[in-house]
Amino acid sequence: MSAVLYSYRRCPYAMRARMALSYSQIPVEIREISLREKPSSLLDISPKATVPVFHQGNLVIEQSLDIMRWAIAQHDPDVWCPTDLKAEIAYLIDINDGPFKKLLDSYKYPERALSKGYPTRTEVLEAAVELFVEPLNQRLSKNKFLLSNQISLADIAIFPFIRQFSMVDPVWFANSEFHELNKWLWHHLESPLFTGVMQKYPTWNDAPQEKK
Ligand SMILES: N[C@@H](CCC(=O)N[C@@H](CS)C(=O)NCC(=O)O)C(=O)O
Repeated sequence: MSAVLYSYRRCPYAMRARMALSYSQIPVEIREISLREKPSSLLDISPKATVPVFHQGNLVIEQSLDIMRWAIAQHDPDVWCPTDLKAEIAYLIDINDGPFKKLLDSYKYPERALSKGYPTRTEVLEAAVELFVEPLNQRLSKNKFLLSNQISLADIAIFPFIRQFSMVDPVWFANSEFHELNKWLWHHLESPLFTGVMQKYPTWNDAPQEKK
């Protein structure tokens, strides 16, 4: 039964879902949507209407992490989630998706940060560094990837957010003391897994399909 992923190319959640599906070799039709004008075929299966959403037959998966976990449950050639690392993987992803994502949003949009009580972008940056950037860099000074010398679900789930973080001020990030994190980021940016899921698709529109 053919599978569909409602996606948005630049969305970090959609990126990690596309990477996991690609790694697990799940054939999937990517439907690039407009966030301003979401297609009714998406709203019909997922009224909350965030991307990514995976749809195959009766199965609808509405959270990027659930899509990743479902994908690797189908096929996981490099063992992205070894049993003994499960808890630590979940712990890192929780920090990423929770407090780090909040700081990242404030760092990207400083006017919103002001309204949340962070006086300056610099303070937001300092908080993000202390919470996540520095600890990740430390981990990477011990191992090639975040948990070990093997890539894990945590690397792929977190990478699109560190990419976004680095892009707020690329010169600062590249010249920062976080050499290991820079190296790790570039490893993923240049990986066939990432470049392979960043191809461009025309925006999906239900109507022309229905006319067929
Ligand atoms: N918890 C969701 C978050 C997904 C999410 O927030 N995606 C954003 C795009 S990056 C979105 O669809 N936002 C809805 C909108 O902008 O209307 C997941 O992990 O899949």
